[in-house]
Amino acid sequence: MIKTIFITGATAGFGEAGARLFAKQDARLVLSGRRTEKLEELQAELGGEESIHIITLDVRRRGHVEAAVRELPDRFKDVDVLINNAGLALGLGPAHEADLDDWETMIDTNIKGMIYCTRNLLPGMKSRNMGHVINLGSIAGDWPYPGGNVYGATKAFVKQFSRNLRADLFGTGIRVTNIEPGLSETEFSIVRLKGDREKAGEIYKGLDPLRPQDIAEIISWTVNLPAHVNINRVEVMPTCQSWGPLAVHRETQGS
Ligand code: NDP
Ligand code: 8X3
Repeated sequence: MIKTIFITGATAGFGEAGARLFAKQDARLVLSGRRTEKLEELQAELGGEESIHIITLDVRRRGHVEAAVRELPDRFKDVDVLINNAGLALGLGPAHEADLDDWETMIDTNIKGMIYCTRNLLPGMKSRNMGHVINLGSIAGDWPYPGGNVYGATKAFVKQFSRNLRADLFGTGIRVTNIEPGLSETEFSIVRLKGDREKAGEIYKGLDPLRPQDIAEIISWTVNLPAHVNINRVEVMPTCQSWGPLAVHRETQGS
């Protein structure tokens, strides 16, 4: 069966890799993101208007998300898989120095954008009694680290929202999966470090991070399993990444 797959944040990283992989599987794709030119390039490269519908969409704009879903052409209306991938981290500073605008942008994108897309596409899935919502969480939603503050908290929201969705959708054929990658080389660090490519490059220097294709393969695996199999959550790190010990400060005041 040809699947219709709606990907948010398809212009880079995991979303773009997913678009490329699903195009090879002859899926019908709805690709969205803010960069129209990149979407047009992908549409031309991956199959043209027949199989790829593109939407310039900022997921933070609730009305635009509603309209984008409402105005899907008939051929692309019955969305089988929603990949809530659009997201970002901004900044790595401690909470007492962080920029509140950055915090709001992360909340608006990673949380609100995800719920707008989900809420608008779920009724169609429910009426067909089939579908799959895949959310891009992160290991940052499980494991705290200095500077993770609001970014990690948005991904903890993704985790619990994914679980609660499963509870609400109990008894339907709709699957929900939360994919939680660790260190992955995409545009993620360039965005987090506000365009400082050199500093971003240093994060991955001398190590072997996850690649966008790795995550695309995992998403594809969860989608292509038989309909009675629901992968709830996948936590994945590159082999070079692991946990550190809990921090103990020996000169903490009051101790
Ligand atoms: P990239 O920066 O490479 O890609 C992010 C994508 O999100 C881009 O296509 C961007 O498109 C889109 N995007 C950002 N803001 C918006 C917005 N307001 N509206 C619509 N689209 C938006 O990052 P990744 O591929 O690495 O990240 C994808 C997801 O995976 C994110 O949710 C991220 O938090 C998560 N993640 C990333 C990890 C990593 O280490 N890379 C690890 C764990 C999770 P455009 O700019 O065109 O709008
Ligand atoms: C991205 C993974 O650990 O850089 O979600 O925050 S991390």
